Order: sequence, then C-alpha cells, then structure tokens
Amino acid sequence: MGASTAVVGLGYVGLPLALLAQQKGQEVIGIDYNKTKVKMIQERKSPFIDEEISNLLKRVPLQVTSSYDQIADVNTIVVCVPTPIDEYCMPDLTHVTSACTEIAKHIGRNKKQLIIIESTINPGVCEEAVLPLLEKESHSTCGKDFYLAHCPERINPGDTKWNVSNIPRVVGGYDDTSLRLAMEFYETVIDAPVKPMQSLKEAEAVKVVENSFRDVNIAFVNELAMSFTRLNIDVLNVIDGASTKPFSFMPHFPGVGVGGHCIPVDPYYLIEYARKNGFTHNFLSTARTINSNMPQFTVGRLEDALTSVGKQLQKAKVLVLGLSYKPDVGDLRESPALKVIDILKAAGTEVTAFDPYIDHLDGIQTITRKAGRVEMVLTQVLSEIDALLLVTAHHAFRTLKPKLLAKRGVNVVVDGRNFFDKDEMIAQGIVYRGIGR
Ligand code: SAJ
Repeated sequence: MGASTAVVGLGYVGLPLALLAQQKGQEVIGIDYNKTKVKMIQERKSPFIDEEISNLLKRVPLQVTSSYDQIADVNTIVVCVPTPIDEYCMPDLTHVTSACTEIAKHIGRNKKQLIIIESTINPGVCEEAVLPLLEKESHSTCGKDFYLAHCPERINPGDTKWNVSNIPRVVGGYDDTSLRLAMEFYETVIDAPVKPMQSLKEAEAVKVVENSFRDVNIAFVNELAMSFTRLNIDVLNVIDGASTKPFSFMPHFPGVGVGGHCIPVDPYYLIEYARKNGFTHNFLSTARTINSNMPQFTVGRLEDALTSVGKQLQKAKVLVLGLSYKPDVGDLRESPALKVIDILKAAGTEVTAFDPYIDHLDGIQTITRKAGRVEMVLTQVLSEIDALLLVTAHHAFRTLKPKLLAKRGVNVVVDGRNFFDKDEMIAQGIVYRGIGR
C-alpha cells in the first residue's frame, strides 16, 4: 500500500485534491459528514456541477466515508472544510474545530502523522486554535507525536486553465519536520512549484492577502463606476484604456457586487484578527463596504431606468438574469443576486429569476432551463416584463442580442456586469444602464 492520505471535506477543494492524490498513488480515504454527498461520490457522481470532476469520478476509484475511524492508519490528513463568515461578518471556524476534534480522537497512537490545514484561515489560527485543540483532544504533543502544516487552497471554481494540479502553492510548518513532510506531500501530488514559508502564520497570511488584494481592487473600480456615472464617463472604456499600459496596471471590473466563498469573506478574517491585536484595517473595511453596497447601487440604476419610462420599482415586473456569484457555475454563496432580490422584494417589485445552472431559489419564481437555447426558454417572459436586470455574466446569455430583446418587447435593460453591447442596446431603442456606463 502506497503512502496513505485522508482528505477531510469533499467540496470544491477537497474532492479535486482527493482524486488527484489517488491518481498520484496515494491510498486516499475521503471523509465528509454529509452522507448524501458521500453516497453520490460512492456512486461516482459529482456532488456539484463540474465536468472535470464528473469525468474523474467515473475513472478514478475513491474510497469515501463519513467515519473518521480509518484516520489512525494514514500518514497525512488534509483538512479542506469551509471557513465562512457569520451574519455579523465574523470568522466562523466551527467546521475546522469540529473536524480537528474528530481527527484528534484518532492520532498520536500508531504513528507520527502530518495534519495539513488547507481551509482559508487568518494568521494565528493554526498556532492559537488548531494546535491546542489537537494536543488537548489527542493527549499528545505537536512536533513530537504529530506534525502540523498549513497550505492555503487556491481552487478557482469554473476555471478551465488553473486546477489543483497546476496551481503553485505555499506551505508553512509548525517546525522543520512539519514543513519538510508537507513539502514532500505536495511535491508528490501536484505538478507546480511549492514555496516554503518561514512560519505557519506567513502561510496563513498569504491567502488572506491575495484575496484582500482582489477585493480592494474590485472596490477601487466599483467606486470609480459610481463616480463616473455622475461624471458621464464610461468606466469600462477607461479601464480598457488604462489596460494598454504594459506595466503597473491590473484591470478589474465593476459590477453588481462581489460574491463567492473567498473574496468577500477572507478580508474579514484578517480584519478581525488584526482588530484583536490592536490594529484597525480601515482600507480593507472600506473596500468591503463599497463592494457590499453595489447591489443597492445597481437597484438604484434600475429605479432610474424605470423612472425614465414612467414606471417605478413597486409593481414593476423584473427578470433577474443569473443567480450564481460568478459566470458558468451554479454557486449561490454570498451571491449579489440574493441581495438584489431582497431589495427588490422589499420595494414591491415582481421578481422572476433565470439561471441556467440554478433551477430553484426559495421565495421567488424561477424559470427552469429545459432543453433548448436560452432565448427560446425566455420567449414568453421577455414579452411580459418591465425590465431585465443581468446579475451574472453566464456565457449562455450571449445569444440574448439587443435586436432579439427589442423584438421580444424588452425596453429597459440594467446590466449588472457590463455584459451587453451598450451602443447596440441604445441603437435598438432600449433604455440601458450599466455599472459605470
Ligand atoms: N468580481 C468583480 N470584478 C472583478 C472580478 C470579480 O466584481 O474584476 C466579482 C465576481 O463577479 C464574483 C466575485 O467578485 O462575484 C469573486 O469573483 P472571483 O473571480 O474572484 O472568483 P472566486 O470567488 O471564485 O475567487 C477565486 C479565488 N481563488 C481562491 O481563493 C483560491 C481568487 O483568489 C481568485 O483570484 C479568483 O478565483 C480568480 O482569479 O478567478
């Protein structure tokens, strides 16, 4: 039997890693507390929409269970459970601590095992929360009876170029042996550079920094979009212009908001840890405020467009195009669409939603995508609405050309992702509002 590995948490992060490690000769046991998910994987079906995972599951045998019993026999245990935020935007480590509590019941007996945390956590979580819990619950000592490392996950759902095998990684260890063992594990499993960091904290900081970097850059262009709306400047053209600079500029794009399980979440982990240590991240917090306000700004654009055709939000029939937080996936986590729909419902708007990847959302009428092209599915509803509001730039919406929309009787379009051809919309006599254009 080859080196053996347990992967705890079989979601977007854990399942690809488990399948890759299995392919690379590790004897993998996948563990997830969701028995439905375990059953689906046992039946070789992906628990989420992902073509690559679905294909891999058909050809890569993977042992999965809800029990932690077999953990005592593996060499490496990788923790890939969610680290969300609660309703007060505070870090929620309950998945990590409950997984580590279960793991601790089985380690430190037969062999010295390596525990790797891949979940996104703020600096300090490994040393101040995970390590004491593992030692206390296992009655053993880190660095002597077991080893601890952190390797932040970098999965990008829906990305067809970058995947768990080719994305470079960073690793931090509790001590030199922990670091060495973790480096050996990733150098065996992935085909990309692995950079050793000087400490657990540095490795934890890398992830929250790279995602906070993205959040503040998106906030920058969102603020520009709100400003340029008043200055009558097309922000998208300006970003395109700035992008001709071959250095020192990295384009980001304004929109209806920032969703997902990473970008709108990770900054709060750093903000809160720094606050506890006496520092206030004003800049990160301001960026979060700007991005969190974009759903409201977008509804403002809709209200402005409706007013220009003598209508108002109340009683208006609005088709929300897209529910997922990013294109070409079906993932509602922190999706701006949910905030937009809440605002519209509070204003008395009649909302219908369509997302080719999400058939149902509690509380609103959704159109399910039967077979057929999007414009066929939407024929009826397009002729009945007062406005169309695009929230997710799914590629499937590319066939909704301005000419077709005008022909179906659509006369107001609010483009939450600056997805449509503005000039063509206007040429078709459609009242068009973008974000910053
Ligand atoms: N968004 C904007 N403007 C932009 C880019 C994104 O409004 O210019 C919005 C998206 O619509 C979405 C949210 O931000 O609602 C997040 O989009 P994302 O492209 O960052 O997608 P995520 O959340 O899947 O982020 C992942 C992250 N990967 C990991 O954390 C391992 C992130 O670090 C990557 O930078 C990102 O993918 C990526 O580059 O695609």
